[in-house]
Amino acid sequence: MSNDITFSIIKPDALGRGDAGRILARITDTGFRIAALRMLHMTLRQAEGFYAVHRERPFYQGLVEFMSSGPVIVMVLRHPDAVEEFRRFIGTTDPAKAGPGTIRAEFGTDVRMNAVHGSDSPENALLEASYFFSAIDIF
Ligand code: IDP
Ligand code: MG
Repeated sequence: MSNDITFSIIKPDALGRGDAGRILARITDTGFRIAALRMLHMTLRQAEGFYAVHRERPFYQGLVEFMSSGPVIVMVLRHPDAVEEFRRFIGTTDPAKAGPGTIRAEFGTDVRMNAVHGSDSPENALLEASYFFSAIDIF
């Protein structure tokens, strides 16, 4: 499967603090091209659907409540090896453990409110992108 797209979300914590513009600038300055972008406020049901793979995890309820607590920016990004490169760029799940200079180290506050989402495989990137975008809207 081609690996030139990934799917990302700027989460409610980052948007609420007014950091979306700075994060978007870092994304594009790093060489990711925006292929699709939209702002929306997910319902609890929509967040549950997006994170259905995590429904057995202890953090699931807190996660879906957080992700539906305010607006987010969802986007599809293009880059060679997009999935791996984007995850390296954002850092590990827990901002306290994320490498210096990563988005989560800089903009995240805790393991739940970690500012951004990035897909974990090319298959999931396509699935996640199709949760929010039609093929015709991905440039
Ligand atoms: P990832 O976003 O780095 O891929 P996942 O394990 O897929 O991490 O978890 C999805 C999201 O769930 C995380 O980005 C974070 O917002 C939240 N999360 C993960 N682990 C925990 C936890 O231990 N406590 C609270 N929230 C968590
Ligand atoms: Mg994940």
